[in-house]
Amino acid sequence: HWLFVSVGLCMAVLPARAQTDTLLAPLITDVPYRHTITLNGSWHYIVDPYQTGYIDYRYRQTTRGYFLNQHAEHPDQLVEYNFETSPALQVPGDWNTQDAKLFYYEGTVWYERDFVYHPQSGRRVFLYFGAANYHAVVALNGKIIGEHVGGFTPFNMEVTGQLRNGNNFIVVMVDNTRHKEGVPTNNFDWWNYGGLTRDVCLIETPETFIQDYFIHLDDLRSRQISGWVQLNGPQAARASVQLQIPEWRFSRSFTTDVQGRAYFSFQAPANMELWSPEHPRLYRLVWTAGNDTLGDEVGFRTIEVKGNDILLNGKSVFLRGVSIHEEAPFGGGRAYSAAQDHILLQWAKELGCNYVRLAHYPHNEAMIREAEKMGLLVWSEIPVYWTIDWTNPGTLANAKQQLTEEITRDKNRANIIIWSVGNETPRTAERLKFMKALVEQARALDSTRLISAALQISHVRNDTSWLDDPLGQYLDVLGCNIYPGWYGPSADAGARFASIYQKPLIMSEFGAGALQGYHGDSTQRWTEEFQYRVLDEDIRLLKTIPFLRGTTPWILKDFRSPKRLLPFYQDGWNRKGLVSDRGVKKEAFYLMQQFYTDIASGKI
Ligand code: GCB
Repeated sequence: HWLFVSVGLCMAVLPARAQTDTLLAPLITDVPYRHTITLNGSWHYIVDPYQTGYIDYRYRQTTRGYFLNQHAEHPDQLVEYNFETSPALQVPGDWNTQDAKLFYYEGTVWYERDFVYHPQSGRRVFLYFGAANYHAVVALNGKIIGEHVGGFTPFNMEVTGQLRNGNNFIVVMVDNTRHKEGVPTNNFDWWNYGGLTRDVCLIETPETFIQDYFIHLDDLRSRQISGWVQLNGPQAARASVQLQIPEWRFSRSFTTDVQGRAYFSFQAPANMELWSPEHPRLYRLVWTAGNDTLGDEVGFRTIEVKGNDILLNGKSVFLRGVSIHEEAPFGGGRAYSAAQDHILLQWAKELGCNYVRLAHYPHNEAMIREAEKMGLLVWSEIPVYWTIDWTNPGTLANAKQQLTEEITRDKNRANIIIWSVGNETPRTAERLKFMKALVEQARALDSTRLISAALQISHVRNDTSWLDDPLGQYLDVLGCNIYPGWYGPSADAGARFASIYQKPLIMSEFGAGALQGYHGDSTQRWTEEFQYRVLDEDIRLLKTIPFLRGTTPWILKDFRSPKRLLPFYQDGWNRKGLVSDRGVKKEAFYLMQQFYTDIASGKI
């Protein structure tokens, strides 16, 4: 009962603290292949630190909300805002790097844009947001139509019948205030870029359309492919859906159940080429249902764990990776475009990677698709980071929601092999319960991938670092972050690493900070020599771990963090990049590159 009351209060009195989606339609996937009308571009914005446009002086939702996008129609009318005469921001994009006044800003910003639309009968329309950080309330033509909480996953609302023929407007309230109960919580080591950070568009569909599908290769030997396809609309039940894979001359029809879903399985032809980093083969597929068609490009591969090995297509693989934040390659700001993503991933390729850890939250869809084309395996993570509010049911609900949205969007990407449920969470009973629930959720949604989390060692005894986190029992692959020589004593020649589990390990973080171009002795912090030495010692330790199956040093590129305040050396940047914020490679880049060359050539 108490819970009910408190959640109720949240919604009615403190709308900005809602923790889960409201009024949203089921998520539409495969958006790049749909019929869309972009709403990217220039949006008017109003900075509203007191949420005047949302909450009145009695702390109720105001009747003069900025959603109304009012204009004074008579000279005596009081309207204390005006989108039309307010400045503009580019969408997609964070606000911090577009307006110097907003660099450190955390709070509410209102976005508004006009657009012309001509509804057609028999067409449904959805308003889709790639992401909005952190809390978004969306209104169309003056009426609130949906709300979303979580900064890195997509959401959509149906707007069929709510669009006018001709001029329409959308107003979005975006609030990036950090909260103790948020996911992530108040405290995290990256920039809290606010705004409509990813693409916004209208998706047009027929009355009954293909909303989502899941396809995967189950078994190498039998070549069994299975999955499901989900229709949405009045004709969704007991309908026929056709799948074609033209390169196989494959065409098969399936019939949906009363829920509009059809489950299928079939055998792939003997000449099927598997997706792998060396051969990132994608096949075009086409779904047809009634008068809807939907394309995509998909790869087929298997991923499993056997003893200490990670098997990709039945063969043991070593994951030569690097951790990446979703930050633009030159100068920072949120990355959102395939062009930016490509540059980051190209650096990873130069490093010798076959794998990337996309830290610490789901990256934009173009990033995953670009990596898939380039032959880079992916670890994808949700922002369950450090010490979040483990006992708060709203926090768990929101973490599950973000995990669901991530898996829903990306489950057909062959390159994603690992869902990570969190990073450096404390070894407490409450957290174990919370994380177990996330692991179960991930498995229920997708049984075809491995589950991991970035853990930490619990203690060092006789030069041996021990990984014995109880969360390890629920994971397929262990992740571990270590920082000898940076946050703790150096790993000397006798250092060893041990785990209580018989499972493959990915060293998900290790490294040190250096200001690119700053040189000196290898014992002098912030020099490239210091970073090089620490990484060299790390590599020596890594080579002694028999169950090590992957490494992702921290991190590809220097990234902005308000926690990194040391003048001159940091100036607001975490300097653990192998590449500087301006895209210049540090000495340590080449050391890591040599390590990966040696692994790839079988020398190690
Ligand atoms: C960590 C965190 C990462 C930080 C990094 C650091 O362990 O997982 O988010 O940025 O250390 O630089 O301290």
